[in-house]
Amino acid sequence: MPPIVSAGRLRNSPYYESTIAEGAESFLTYNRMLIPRGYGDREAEYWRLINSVSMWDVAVQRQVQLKGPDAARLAQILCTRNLSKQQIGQGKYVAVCDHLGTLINDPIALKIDDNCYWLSIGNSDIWFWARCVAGERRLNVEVSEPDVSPLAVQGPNAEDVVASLVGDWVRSLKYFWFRDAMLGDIPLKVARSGWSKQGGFELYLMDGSKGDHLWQLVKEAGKPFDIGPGYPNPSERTESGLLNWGVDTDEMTNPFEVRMGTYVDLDLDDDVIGIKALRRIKAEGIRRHQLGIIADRNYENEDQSIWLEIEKDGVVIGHMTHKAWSYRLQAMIGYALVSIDANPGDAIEVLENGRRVSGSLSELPFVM
Ligand code: THG
Repeated sequence: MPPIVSAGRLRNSPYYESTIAEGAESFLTYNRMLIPRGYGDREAEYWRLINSVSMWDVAVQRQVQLKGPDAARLAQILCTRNLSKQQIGQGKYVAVCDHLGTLINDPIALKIDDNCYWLSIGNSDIWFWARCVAGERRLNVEVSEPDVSPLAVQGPNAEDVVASLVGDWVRSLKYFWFRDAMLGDIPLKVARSGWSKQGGFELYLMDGSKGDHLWQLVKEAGKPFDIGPGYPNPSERTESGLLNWGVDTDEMTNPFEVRMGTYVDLDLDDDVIGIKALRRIKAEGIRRHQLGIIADRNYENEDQSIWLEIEKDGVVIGHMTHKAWSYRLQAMIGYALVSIDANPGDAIEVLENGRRVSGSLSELPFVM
């Protein structure tokens, strides 16, 4: 393949030089940036996350900042979860939907103060969406992307590492809550969060010029626990049932189909985008739902194809949206977005490049 030229359109993470020095082996595009995709030993990176601690450049998780007198109002118009009781310093996992009730992002909404919210977004252009909505609804709010770049510290020893850096107060931080901290001259927000179920923190770096310095400090603090670089781990996240918007979802997916119904409050005001459609969808009943798939045998994992057809009794019932090798289950696992008539335990076949892989549907998550 000829080289792909980004012509400055792919922005570097503040941790870019550090991740190159650590031996990042490839990158993914995400929010018009690059995220490192592994450091050469997939299995070691996985077990480090499960057994000790791993550090990830997740600067691609950009913040869409809503600031001004109408910030709270705009946040609520954009999110189908009730934010009225959200406290300053609290994050909430939310669904952002369009007017048809389609899920267009699944950010963490952080309440910075009464007039400022951050939406910590997945891979879609919510900045444009929020600006458009603010203008159309004539709201007094400024939408921007501030200089904020999260660094994730994940795994059972993450708390010890982060406490040694910023103090023991982090040990009592509740899930998705955050607080400001200075690490020397490095301004941070420290949140208990991250895209794994192994526990951990995200250090929201608020000065991009200090990325490589922060990386070194975390690496140093993690040495006693054998910290190493990693990235949002495909195997662990699949075992743990975490959603990857844009991979596990298509341009029709609503929150109920992908286990996000608990983050939809149907009694919110009608001005919340998508809420009327979601009421109708709920009343009519969803046609698809997300389940797990376990293949009957291990097979070549290198094929990155996603959205492969799934058959049950010779009839196509939906798609396998992605797959990953599970080190803990020693099996090939994945997610299925299939007809509501399909159930855990059903025998199915996945059509992969002309061959048939047999397996069965299962509950999510695979590992609690
Ligand atoms: N951290 C930050 N920003 C992010 C992500 C992150 N933006 C993009 C992406 N990840 C957003 N998506 C998710 C998806 C799942 C979770 C968090 C962000 C998650 N879910 C748990 C679950 O589903 O079990 C917990 C949900 C809950 O308890 O409310 O953690 O990782 N900064």
